[in-house]
Amino acid sequence: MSAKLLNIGLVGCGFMGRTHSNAFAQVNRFFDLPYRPVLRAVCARDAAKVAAFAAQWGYASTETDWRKLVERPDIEVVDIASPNDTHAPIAIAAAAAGKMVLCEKPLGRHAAESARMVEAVEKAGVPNMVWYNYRRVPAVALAKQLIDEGRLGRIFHYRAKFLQDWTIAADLPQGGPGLWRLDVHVAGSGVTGDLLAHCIDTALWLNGPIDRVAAMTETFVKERPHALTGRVEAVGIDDASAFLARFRNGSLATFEATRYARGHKALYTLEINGEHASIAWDLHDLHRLAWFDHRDEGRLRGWRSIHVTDGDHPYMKHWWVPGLQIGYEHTFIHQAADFLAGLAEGHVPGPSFRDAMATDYVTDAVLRSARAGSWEQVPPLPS
Ligand code: SOE
Repeated sequence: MSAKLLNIGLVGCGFMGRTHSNAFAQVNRFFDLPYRPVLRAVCARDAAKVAAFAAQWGYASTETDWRKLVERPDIEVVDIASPNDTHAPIAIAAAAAGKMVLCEKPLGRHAAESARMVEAVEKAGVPNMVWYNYRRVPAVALAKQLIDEGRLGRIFHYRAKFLQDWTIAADLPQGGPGLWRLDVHVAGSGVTGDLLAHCIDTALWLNGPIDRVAAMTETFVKERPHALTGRVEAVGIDDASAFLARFRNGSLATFEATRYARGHKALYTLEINGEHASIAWDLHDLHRLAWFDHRDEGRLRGWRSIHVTDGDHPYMKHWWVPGLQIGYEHTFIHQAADFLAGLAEGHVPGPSFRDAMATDYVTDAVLRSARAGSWEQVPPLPS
């Protein structure tokens, strides 16, 4: 297929800037697509850092002010991989300039911010997508197929957790390039918006809307030096967050996230128990899907560990040969592939800004519930 060129302008050159750049660079090598991303410009405040990033990843030019990037006539897609407090202004300006907008998760720092972003992209009619990358793990995509085929029957339970341990040290500063996730003004919230948001996005996708939540949060380290001001300041983020939920389909759920689970680096796990079958998945072993089917012959019944590497598994025909697994970075490549294929078909697949706002409605309700100590309703999305 001869692919049409699509000029990308990336904002942010941290960890996520790398995952996105790698996806744009690799996607046409493995997927036959109607569009080919061109790494036209990358933008970050630090001129030396952005120049080094551009050289490393092959961006043709650099900017140090995102407003300049957004105004550039040669940029067609603005891809936002900068800290959470920059998502809304950049996305709204990019949409107003008629650009397609891709944005890292969470969409906004809270649902009201997300609502302004949704309004901007929908008013401008520009394609939009949020990088909730775990939807595109082949094993998670296989879980989605099995659920949609009705193989689990009625769903009783949904269980998810995302455990990390990198902020336990009490002298770790908050704020600044590496640690903005600890600064509530920049991040919006702690693990609720950073980690539970992933669990919620996957859950809404796999199991439908959540109606009500009852949550508790904790900030274990109450004060930290701020990397930018040099002062010791109150910590405003939640270090740990757990909630009960009722899904609209009648199933019950538990969700938990923390950065204080010593020994766990990025343990995102989910389990779904249905009338006929159960599914379990674990990010540390991401190419496997655990499956139990009660309808199997009794003597042989048991948990199967499906090695999701075969050509008929989601995305896998684009990679190596059966039995050879892929990893984390491929989830971003899959998302870029789906975006580019969707553009040509006139329908970009989710999660759209609107889908991601639904996640922010849940995280807002979680934080409200933790403050109030009561069950909170998750409001329906406005049309
Ligand atoms: C936090 O450590 C973090 O990098 C999140 O921000 C990402 O979204 C998650 O995928 C891995 O952990």
